[in-house]
Amino acid sequence: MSFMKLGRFALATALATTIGLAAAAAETLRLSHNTGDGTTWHKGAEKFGELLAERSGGAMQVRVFPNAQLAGGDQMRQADMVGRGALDLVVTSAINVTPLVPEMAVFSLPYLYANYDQVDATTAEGGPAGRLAEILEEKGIMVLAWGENGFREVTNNVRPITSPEDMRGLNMRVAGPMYIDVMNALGANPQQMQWTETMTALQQGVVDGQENPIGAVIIPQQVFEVQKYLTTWHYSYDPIFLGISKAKWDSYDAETQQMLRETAAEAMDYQRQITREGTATGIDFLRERGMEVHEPTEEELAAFRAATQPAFDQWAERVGSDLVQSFQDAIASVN
Ligand code: X2X
Repeated sequence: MSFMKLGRFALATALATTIGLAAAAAETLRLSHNTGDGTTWHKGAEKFGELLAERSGGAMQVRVFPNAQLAGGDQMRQADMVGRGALDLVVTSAINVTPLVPEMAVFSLPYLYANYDQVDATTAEGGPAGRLAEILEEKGIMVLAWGENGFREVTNNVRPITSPEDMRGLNMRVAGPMYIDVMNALGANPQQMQWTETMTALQQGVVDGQENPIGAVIIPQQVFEVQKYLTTWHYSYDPIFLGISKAKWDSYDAETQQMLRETAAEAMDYQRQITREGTATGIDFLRERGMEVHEPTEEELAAFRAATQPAFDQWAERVGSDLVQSFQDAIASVN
């Protein structure tokens, strides 16, 4: 073997070793979420992946799978899968976790919150949402950070909604169990359906309406293309969270865990910010796109609140009165 050949051989061997080591050290985590790839959920998830890759020097990569693909399209199954370690990471919202952890419904009790300051008081470090993180940990899910789906607003194709009476008889798609009870309290006909099937159902008239947040879902998923009327009734707040399976979490050293937490907090701060911006500019945008938007008065909101009270009471009991009280106390502290 000539010297040149030997040199090349040595170089090739050295390269292969380096690449081999890098490949062995690099880890790709799979992240599942249940909305489309244009939503703020997806953007928050992608941001987490970018920041994590950067901070880990490329050792940790995140691959984001939208539309609950990894759970066979079943948005409620994701939390269960993360809990069992069948998924590494999840971005999902509170209502989707209620079949596994009914206490998660506390966030979305009708008219619990009136504004973002109240929301932030409950999800801030040391706030009562920490209790939900503890309960989720018992189910194998570590909450890394809270983000935002938002205040859920109602849309439909039949008539403008200005009072509870207007909800009577409407066929409404809902995401989860608590919203079935809320819709029943309003005299509507609720039907639980996967989000991924909802646009088609609205288009074909299988259901008359649905409810979702403006910035996170209604705009990026183009619900305005298939719905005429929107009422900003703010009836229920839905947080999202970025969670990791406890099995995965436990496999990391303290330094990596710290990096994951900080990175998740930053990604969800970004996600919350773009969601609120999209919501603030969203009403004008929706009007431009032909939706008829009704912004209820305080009196009208009071009527919706009164009509949904039975569902609040029913779910407050299921969630537990101490937990509900801890949220109400945090909310009262910013009033
Ligand atoms: O299914 C919905 O309505 C959505 C996307 O908001 C949730 O995941 C709860």
